[in-house]
Amino acid sequence: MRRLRVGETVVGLAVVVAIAAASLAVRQRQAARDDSPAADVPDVSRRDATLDLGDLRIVVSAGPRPLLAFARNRFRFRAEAGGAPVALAEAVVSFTMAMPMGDHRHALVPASDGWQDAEAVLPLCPSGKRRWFGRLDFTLAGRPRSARFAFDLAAPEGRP
Ligand SMILES: [Cu+2]
Repeated sequence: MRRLRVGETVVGLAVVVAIAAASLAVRQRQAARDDSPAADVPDVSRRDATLDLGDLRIVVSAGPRPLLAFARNRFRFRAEAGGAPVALAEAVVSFTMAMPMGDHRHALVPASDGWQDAEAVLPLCPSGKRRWFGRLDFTLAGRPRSARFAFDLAAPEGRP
């Protein structure tokens, strides 16, 4: 009887350890997913970048540089497919960072030479983090698509 109880305790402990390990693995996988944009999306802080979506290429140009918090920054997009310019329908760019900093969604407005623009004033993160992520959502031939990019938002003069 006593031996059985020890056996049950060992099995119980093994289950607890297995559950803890599984939840840790899930958390690590989620952390990796959250961090992934930093590693593999183009940075538009210093120069224009091209988002390659296979059948579609989108040039992203952001300015004035450096991109500043609390200032009007213009994000410009020009898409082409097979060398021909393409207008992105229902195009909206949204901005996020590591922590919630409010809702920043801006519809693109058609500009000259096939560019589509949005202006955005973004806040300075109190955590000191400067990295932001942009996500462009649009439809092409009726299909929803999206593309991501990254940039650093500098503190305006006189702010740490
Ligand atoms: Cu923040």
